[in-house]
Amino acid sequence: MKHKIALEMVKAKLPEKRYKHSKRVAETAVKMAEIFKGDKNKCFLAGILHDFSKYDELGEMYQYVTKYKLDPELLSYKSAVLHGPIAAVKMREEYRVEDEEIYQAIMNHTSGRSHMSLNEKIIYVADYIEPKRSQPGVEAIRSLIFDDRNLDVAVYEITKANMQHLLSKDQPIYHKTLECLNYYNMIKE
Ligand code: DGI
Ligand code: FE
Ligand code: FE
Repeated sequence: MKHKIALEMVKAKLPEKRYKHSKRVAETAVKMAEIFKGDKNKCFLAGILHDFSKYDELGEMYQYVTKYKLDPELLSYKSAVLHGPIAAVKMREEYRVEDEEIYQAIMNHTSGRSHMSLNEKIIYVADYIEPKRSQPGVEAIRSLIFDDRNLDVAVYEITKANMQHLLSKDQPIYHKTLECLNYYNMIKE
């Protein structure tokens, strides 16, 4: 898919704020691709497209879970986690975005998972550190990326912060989120 088409598609579908966030994630991901020798084209596209289904109707999302045999466990997590997998299957099945790495990067951008590919990790981190994000601790993660250049530690710290936040609010933890935490805990450094 051409970048211009992707930008137009997302601009037409999402509210202005979410469109701008998507653009910042794409730009941050491209910057990271330069540092970590990732694929700038894949990073831009996955960044622009990652939140495509953020505001899809829940009923429609449920139909896609059945139709494309996605993990039924996802239904318990509503749009918070589902919007990644739904955007990924829509891009593959309806928009002919056939690249497996872009598919996985969009699919897993909220939960992460173990054994992520380079470009998949870049999207996971770029979503968390794009310039308008201001959650506590984000500056330390930016420094891990742009100063220390340690992608795996950044993935670990983001997953840990996410999980601490979810637990503090008594939210259930999706298995991929937990697997991501454990995997990057063990391989970091
Ligand atoms: O779509 P964004 O706002 O840009 O960011 P995101 O796709 O990372 O969405 C994060 C949301 O996903 C946030 O509300 C927390 C939620 N989430 C991620 N992992 C889990 C989770 N929610 C639950 N309950 N369990 C998880 O394991
Ligand atoms: Fe998202
Ligand atoms: Fe996002």
